[in-house]
Amino acid sequence: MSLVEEIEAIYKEAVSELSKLNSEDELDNKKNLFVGKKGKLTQILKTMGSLTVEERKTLGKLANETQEKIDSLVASQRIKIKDFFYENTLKNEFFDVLRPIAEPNLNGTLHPLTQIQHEIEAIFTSMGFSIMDGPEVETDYNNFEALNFKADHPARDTQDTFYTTDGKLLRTHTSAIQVRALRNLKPPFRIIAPGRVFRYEEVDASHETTFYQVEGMVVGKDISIANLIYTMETLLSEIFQKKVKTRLRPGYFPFVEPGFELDIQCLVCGGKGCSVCKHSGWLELLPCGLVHPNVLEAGGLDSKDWTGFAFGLGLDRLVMMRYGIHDIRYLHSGNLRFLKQFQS
Ligand code: FA5
Repeated sequence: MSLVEEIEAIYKEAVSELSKLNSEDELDNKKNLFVGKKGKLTQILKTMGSLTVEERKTLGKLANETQEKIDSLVASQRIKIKDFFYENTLKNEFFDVLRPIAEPNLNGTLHPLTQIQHEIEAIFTSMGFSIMDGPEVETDYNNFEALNFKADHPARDTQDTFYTTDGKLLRTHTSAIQVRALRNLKPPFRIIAPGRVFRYEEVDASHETTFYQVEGMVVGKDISIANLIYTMETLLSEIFQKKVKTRLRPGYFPFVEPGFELDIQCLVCGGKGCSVCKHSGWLELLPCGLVHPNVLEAGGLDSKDWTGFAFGLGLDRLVMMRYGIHDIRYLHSGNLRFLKQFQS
């Protein structure tokens, strides 16, 4: 048989073999028998060395054309296989949209942040606090100025701010509620104000750009640090249902004097150090302090007559500690597998 006849025979065989296949895997394997590296057509081309230049030209052309014909045969067979698969699926599969679900589990669930927020609200209302709400879009005055952050105060840089085009801002902390409370409520009063806050921050395992805080404020006569510490300890032991290790260190916030940072020993790693506590074993959870006289005055009260304490609890970090969540980003991920763990 001449080489030309052999090539024609290979093509005939390819047509008969490939056109009866009905799976893409088989098609790919069989195709390689003809045009792959070790395929029959390639083997023939390897024997062309002994031919004259003229013969090689003719044969090379024929081999190329045959290769193209086999490639297009493979492509059209692939379409046929796919069409067959879809037709078959349509014929044999039936989806009954009205069929009742075997085990209905259509209950939604409250987000862990909301669950803990509700618990905190219950703890504080049982201690005589009322719950206050404030806007997320705030004035510079309520968020900074009235809280003793004067313009150009360096502490403004600790809370990188998103500004709106009409000169307002997204509140960077729930402390923005403090002056609203002082103005609108008649002292003495005790309030908490849970809410969402925003900061232009780099996101990592313990920092989000959007997170939740619970502000607390107590205003009355002769309020002391002892009142503040007692309230904080009651809150934490109620939330964790066990004694947790805390430490109080001086903290600077322009709107409290003195100011403190109440840290909690990291419950994710037990104080050994992990990415959540930045390997320190402690997590900043509850900054607090006695209300600065300038804030009382900005709220229209005489600071000689009135005193108070305030705190700002980071709700996301509290949820993380309570459930041992190692990355804050899970909380806002909308990941159903994560959220289902908190189904009550
Ligand atoms: C404040 O926001 C003050 N307003 C708190 C305060 C209130 C102090 C009343 C004194 C009196 P700070 O920036 O540290 O402080 O944030 C408070 C808490 O919010 C932190 O302890 C932390 O738990 C949480 N927090 C802060 N930044 C982030 C962030 N980027 N992502 C998640 N949680 C955060």
